Amino acid sequence: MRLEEIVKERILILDGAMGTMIQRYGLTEADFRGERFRDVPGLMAGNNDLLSLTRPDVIRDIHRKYLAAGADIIETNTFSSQRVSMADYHVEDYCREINLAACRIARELADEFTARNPEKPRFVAGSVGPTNKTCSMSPDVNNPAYRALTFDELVAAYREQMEALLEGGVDALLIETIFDTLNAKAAIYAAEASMQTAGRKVPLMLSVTVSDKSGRTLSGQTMEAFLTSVAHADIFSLGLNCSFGAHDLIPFLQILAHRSPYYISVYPNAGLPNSMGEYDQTPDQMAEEMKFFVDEGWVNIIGGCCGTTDEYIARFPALATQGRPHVPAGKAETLCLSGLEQFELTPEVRFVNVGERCNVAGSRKFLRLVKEKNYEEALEIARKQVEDGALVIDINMDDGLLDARQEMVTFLNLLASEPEISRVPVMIDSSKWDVITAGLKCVQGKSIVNSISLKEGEEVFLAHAREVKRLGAAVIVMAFDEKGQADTYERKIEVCARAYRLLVDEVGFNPHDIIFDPNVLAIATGMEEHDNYAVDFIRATGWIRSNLPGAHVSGGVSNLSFSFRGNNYIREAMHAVFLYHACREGMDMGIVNPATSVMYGDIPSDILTVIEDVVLNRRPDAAERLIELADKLKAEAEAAKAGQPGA
Ligand code: THG
Repeated sequence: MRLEEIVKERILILDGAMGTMIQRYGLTEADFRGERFRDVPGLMAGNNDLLSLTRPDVIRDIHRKYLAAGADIIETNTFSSQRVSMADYHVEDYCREINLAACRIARELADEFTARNPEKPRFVAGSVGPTNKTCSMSPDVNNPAYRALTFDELVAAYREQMEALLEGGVDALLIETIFDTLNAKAAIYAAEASMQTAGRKVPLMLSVTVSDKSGRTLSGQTMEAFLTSVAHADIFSLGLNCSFGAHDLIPFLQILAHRSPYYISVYPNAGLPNSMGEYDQTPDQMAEEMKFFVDEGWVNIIGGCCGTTDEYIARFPALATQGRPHVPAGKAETLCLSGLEQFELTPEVRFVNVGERCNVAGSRKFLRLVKEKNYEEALEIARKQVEDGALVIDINMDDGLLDARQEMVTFLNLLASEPEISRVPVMIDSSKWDVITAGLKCVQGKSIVNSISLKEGEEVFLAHAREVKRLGAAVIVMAFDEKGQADTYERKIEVCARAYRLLVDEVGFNPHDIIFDPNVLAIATGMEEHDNYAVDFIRATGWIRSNLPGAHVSGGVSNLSFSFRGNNYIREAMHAVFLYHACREGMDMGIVNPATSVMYGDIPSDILTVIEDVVLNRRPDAAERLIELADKLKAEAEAAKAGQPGA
């Protein structure tokens, strides 16, 4: 029977810690090195994974003890077997061999136990740790944009490890002790690529560790934000390990039990470490705490982490048979995004305002600050937007005189160390694909890609969409195709419908992660063919929302009023009118200036009529009348200013 079937029937037992067990053998530096690594510089003691090559007898013995204690799943001795970590011991070139050796040992033992009792099949999970570096934090306090490890480097290291694990015959991949979601996203990306290369798909297990009682990861995400950040992956189980003892995990496991659509694993430490860093909870005490999870019906897989041995694991089979396996929650049927915190587009939210000001093409000030490399003040623009209520912030570095890709990376890396800003998700805005992918590889949350389109045909569109999905983002699709920008109602719905079918049917995109942008174009420009642009957008919005289930509608609202530059009141009033009508048709997101103060209901009725005539294209002279009104208001404002004492 396969893991996927057994997990529905009973609670499975995972083994305990490898490190705690190895310590008991009192191994020396010479044991770790063996003959083979005698001349490698530095210290080798502590490189537990190398023992699969130098003392396979010890690793075999440990696996045997855990299997004898009743473990259904044993983990390969490969927690640090990728080149990023192994470089610390100067043995990074042996990663493939270490993984293969570890698999061979675990596989042999598991198969031996299965053969002895086919009623209780044993499984091998390939252990994949977080590495000793982090992709989303700077190790240098004086240089917060610096990263010691990039996403691409980490993917390459993980692929080497995972391809060997798959070749070595693991039954599952277990990405564990996750403390940085960006590292985990790189591991997920690598797992998918490795399974493709190996031509073999195995269940993907994730296990996160929380670093304090608030339940945040070390990189600052809440449990809900973490769940959203990895929701693009095809996950078998997701749970918690390490952290603290079982008791202190209760609130976080409860969140998973209520929200997570995957099977749940939990393998905590044997209590909290004492002043010596040792874990002194007894097997009975730990089993008592674990019993709570079982009784609550919150778990599918239980095991142990730091401080646990086979004596602890031996208490679990009796526990497991007393309880019923957890039934996962349903998947969220909404658009979910994340920064450090989760954002969910629930019906109560109604409208997602995306801050437009961190855009070098949309703010002269932001452009100047980035050109001057005055990132501190550039970050203040982002902070101000979040303070003004932006739920997401758009970031665009496309300017002929900037290295857009480098600026995007720098700015996103800097944002990551500003918790007040990075609590919200980002929208990565660029017309250059390499800028978008470089940006996605810097963020631990679930972002929005702005944008993809059918401009360069289906093949490029599909390739981009697949990469967006692998990198775990939602996407804005511009109503653009091979023939150009869709500027009429008919063209807008034709292009969006085609893109929707490709995304949902060919790529397997979650419909809630699709956001259509039917092109907000400038009106009242003096060109008659522009007069119906807003009407066409609004009608297309209604059609998309009723015909493309799950998909959302967004637009760059400030584009609408480009011909009224310099007259902010008129511009903001036009935006308010446009949004009022578009939102009634289902527009639920917009790139806007979050500091705007003009409300639809506050616009004086004479002005409202003139603006509505323009936005809704109600009379042929509407634009002329608005230009007259704008001039009049401007003159009045200037007169008032001139008349002010001291002005
Ligand atoms: N759709 C999508 N993305 C987009 C757009 C869109 N991204 C860019 C743009 N359009 C939306 N963002 C802005 C940002 C600012 C302005 C307009 C659109 C703007 N800025 C002032 C101006 O140009 O007059 C700048 C004033 C200043 O310098 O301070 O209007 O449609 N998917």
